[in-house]
Amino acid sequence: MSQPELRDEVEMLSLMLLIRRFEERASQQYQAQKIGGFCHLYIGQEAVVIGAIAATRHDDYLITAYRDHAHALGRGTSANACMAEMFGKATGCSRGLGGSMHYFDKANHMYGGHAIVGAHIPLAAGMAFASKYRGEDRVTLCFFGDGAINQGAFHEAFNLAALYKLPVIFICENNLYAMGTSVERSTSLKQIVDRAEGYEMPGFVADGMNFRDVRDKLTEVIDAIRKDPHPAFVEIRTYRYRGHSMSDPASYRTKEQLEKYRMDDPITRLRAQLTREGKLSNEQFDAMDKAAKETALASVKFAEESAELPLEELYNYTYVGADGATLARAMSTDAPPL
Ligand SMILES: Cc1ncc(C[n+]2csc(CCOP(=O)(O)OP(=O)(O)O)c2C)c(N)n1
Ligand SMILES: [Mg+2]
Repeated sequence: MSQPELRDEVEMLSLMLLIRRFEERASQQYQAQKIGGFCHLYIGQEAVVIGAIAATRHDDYLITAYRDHAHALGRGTSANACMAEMFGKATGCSRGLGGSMHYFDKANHMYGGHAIVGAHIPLAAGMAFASKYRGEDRVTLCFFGDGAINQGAFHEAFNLAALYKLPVIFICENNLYAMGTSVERSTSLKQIVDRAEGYEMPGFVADGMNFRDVRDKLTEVIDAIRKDPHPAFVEIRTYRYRGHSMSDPASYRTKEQLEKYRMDDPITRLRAQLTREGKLSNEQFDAMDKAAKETALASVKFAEESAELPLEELYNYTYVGADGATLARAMSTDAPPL
């Protein structure tokens, strides 16, 4: 392997560590009631998003569901802006108006953070349509869970993406459960990837606990799409170590199942691969881990010290223009009914 590729793998490992340490801190802050609303952790799934990011260009579009911390951090949104968003602070990546499930970062081509299951899949088709229409060779990466594949929006988007040959990769993060419902209980197919056949779309499976497998499969898919625009479907098999959200004790699955996946941890695996190949020392790994922990801790301090969004900004950026006048008037008890 050449030197630049080697550096990249170590850098990707450090991003996976940052995601893990950031979310461990977020979990602690949630329990301390510093974070309101919902909070879904990606711990265990890090190689999915980082493998995909390693295979793509920074200007490729990315869109995802509500389990979105890793997608933003992987794309380059700062830990400070991510933590502050959960704290509802003005310095957050969505000005504190979105919270954990609605991270946005246009500069890093990260278009959300969407809480309605499956609703962003047609948006991804639209983004891919726009890049094809403009003659750009950008690819859209659209992540969603196994719970989204039976939604109408999924099928509508797949049909149009195939019909118009849109440059989009639909990535199903199959972590075996949608809240407490297992894939076997919700889906008629034995293999999720077979959904692609109904739309004559190429379908691929990748091992989401293995960074290199995800990166290599996606590299192949992306190369083909850049040469000749078309959609593709990739089922990435993975597992979340934590419950669906912070309030889920995950009693619907066994300790043995959880242990099996924890033994196959994506960070431990990539570390072992690099160490075995003489590309990473224990000292280097420890230094990277220490830096990730420090960044996560510093993000909590930053979020705590950041100012709240002024109250008059509350109605902005939703249904009306930046001044928020229309909705603010409608919300006022003094205002005549609209
Ligand atoms: C249209 C819609 N129906 C129901 C819900 C409630 N809900 C929130 S998350 C979720 C499960 C989705 O699971 P999956 O797509 O597998 O993603 P994961 O949480 O495993 O990442 C459900 C049903 C919702 N947000 N949107
Ligand atoms: Mg799922």
